[in-house]
Amino acid sequence: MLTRIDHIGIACFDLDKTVEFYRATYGFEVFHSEVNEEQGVREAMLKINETSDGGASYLQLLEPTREDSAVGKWLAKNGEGVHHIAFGTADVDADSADIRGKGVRVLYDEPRIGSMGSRITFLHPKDCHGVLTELVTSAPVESPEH
Ligand code: CMX
Ligand code: CO
Repeated sequence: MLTRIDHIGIACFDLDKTVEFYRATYGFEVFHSEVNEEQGVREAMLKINETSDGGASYLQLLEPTREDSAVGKWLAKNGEGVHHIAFGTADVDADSADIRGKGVRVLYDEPRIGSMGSRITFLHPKDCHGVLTELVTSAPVESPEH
């Protein structure tokens, strides 16, 4: 079951400048940043709020690491802007299978690794009324070692 907006993905040409815009304009700070070579992005997660399911909602600012990546190609065609939305779920495997059964193309056979060790997959935008849609299961919170 999809229980929250996990994040909105925003494509930008210059991650540092875009992070500074969100800090200076809204006061949002970087919660986490990383490079995901498989996805071809350098990214910053800005936490907006905690949610009642124990998760959170973020803005995900994305700068491509290579021109032939999904975000690189999209930026070249469209310029900066909203690239995708992501729904949070406790079980990305079950929700992917359910949605695939409804005839929507799920892009990966198995979820891949996303921000902060999450497991992610994508639905094809052409099957979602023009919106690239991501499904995310957050990494479990690590319990302290005894
Ligand atoms: N939103 C809406 N439509 C999009 C889109 C997007 N983000 N990206 C592509 N499209 C549309 C294009 O406009 C194009 O439409 P037309 O045929 O009408 O022109 C069509 O989809 C095909 O686009 P394309 O430029 O030829 O791109 P590809 O088919 O090579 O790739 C997609 C499209 C969705 C398969 C690819 O972007 C993908 O695999 N995305 C998932 C991975 C990803 O986006 N990773 C980066 C984010 C990582 C993260 O969130 O952690
Ligand atoms: Co995303």
